[in-house]
Amino acid sequence: MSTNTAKSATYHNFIDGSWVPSVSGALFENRNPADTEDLIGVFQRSTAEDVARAVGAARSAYERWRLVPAPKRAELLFRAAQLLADRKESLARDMTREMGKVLDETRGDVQEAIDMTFFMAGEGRRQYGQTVPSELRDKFAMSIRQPVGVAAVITPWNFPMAIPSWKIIPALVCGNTVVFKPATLTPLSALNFVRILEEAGIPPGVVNLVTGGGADVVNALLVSDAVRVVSFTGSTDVGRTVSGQASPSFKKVHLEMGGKNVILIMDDANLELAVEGCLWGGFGTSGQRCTAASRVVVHEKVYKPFLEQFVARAKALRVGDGLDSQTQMGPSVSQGQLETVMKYVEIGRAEGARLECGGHALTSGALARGYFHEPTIFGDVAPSMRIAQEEIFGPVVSVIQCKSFDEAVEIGNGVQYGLSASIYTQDLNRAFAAMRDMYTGIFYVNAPTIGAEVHLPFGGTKATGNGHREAGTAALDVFSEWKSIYVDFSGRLQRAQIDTTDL
Ligand code: UN1
Repeated sequence: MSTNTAKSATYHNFIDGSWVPSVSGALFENRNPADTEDLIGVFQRSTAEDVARAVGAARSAYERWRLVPAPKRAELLFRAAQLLADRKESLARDMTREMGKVLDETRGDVQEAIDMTFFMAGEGRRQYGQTVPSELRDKFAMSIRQPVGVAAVITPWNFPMAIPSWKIIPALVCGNTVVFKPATLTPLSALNFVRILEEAGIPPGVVNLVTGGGADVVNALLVSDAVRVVSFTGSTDVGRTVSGQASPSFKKVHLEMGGKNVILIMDDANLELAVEGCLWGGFGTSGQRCTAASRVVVHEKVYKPFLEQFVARAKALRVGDGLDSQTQMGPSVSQGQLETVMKYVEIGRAEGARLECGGHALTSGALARGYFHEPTIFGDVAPSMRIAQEEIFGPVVSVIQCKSFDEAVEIGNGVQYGLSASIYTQDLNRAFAAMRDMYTGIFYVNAPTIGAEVHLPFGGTKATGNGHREAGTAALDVFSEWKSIYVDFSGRLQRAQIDTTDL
């Protein structure tokens, strides 16, 4: 694909209901990772000054938005969900063009945003609290959810619309206002999402978008006293910084970080199904999912036939431009990401793992204009190797042999992360034991580690998260705070915590 009409399009930040250039006037380019000659557009490179304006707008809009009844806020969100559904195809195409994953997957990404928006809009009528008996006579006791204030939403490039929707929509339904800082690699999908919210009638200042600027913009959001809650998805290293920078002002912080997810394949597994699962889990989104199955632990009795089939299928995957309907795996998102993949292939070789297939960047013909890499499988991987421990975020899968179910679970848990895990077995007892013993936030039986649904909690343990979950009604806990309320209608002073009997 060559350059096209969108070439010269310049896109703006969205602050206080207006599309505006950054204060500094600095810009950055957004290019197609499948064809770097394809310039998608030019976006604002924001600075701390733009953040200050966006936070100011969000802070003053908050005083109005928090008082809009939640079912009314939800009406606007239902409208946004319908607009997303109406434009699904063009949103997916824009997303494939700027991020690289194949069209079926970007359609799935937009669908997740649609599902999340409908689901969360429903929560506008269901923000339940508790009503409980008081200890005292003629007194009611209850708890209600209240919004937190200005929410900073910091999102990654691998799910350019789904993940922003997981954060922004619950933030809004709870009555918060938002400053949205999307990944610099996927500003168009972020902008498309915000445009739809604008069109749905979200009032000025309630959602603000600042693109580009990386660490400076993130830092400005985190040090601002006016920002009261931060929701971040990205790497564990950046998450650690986010957590540190947010703590002096005691913000509520939700972190969703790395993964080194595992599929356990037992000797009684349906191998054909397991191979399918490993292909989709390992190479879907070119391995660039925090839920990607980058480790496969296989019982020694089925190790050989599994590996043979897995390698044959991986070799046959068609790699190319995600806009081509024949393509099964797109490029890495950037030069930097491709280099990381290549670096880990070298590390794997040097550690003595067996390269079963792949291992090279793809540079022939049109592929030379993008960041393509072969689907890569290492066999005979030892659990302690770096390729079996560190998040690669690329099409590289480590296959590890084990002797028993117990050993499989031990290897599975033997990483710093705890997002997702799965087991392939026909044995109900083993499935339940693994379900209990794998220390992860998500677990699958006879399915790969990916494919979480929007109405269940999403997140992980250990270095993957900080104890919160997004999606499902769990997201309401990130974006609201409890207030306990006591109403005394006795007309006299009643003293709690005084030792009297009142029978
Ligand atoms: C991510 O991997 O970054 O579970 C999010 C899934 C998706 C979301 C993944 N629904 O695969």
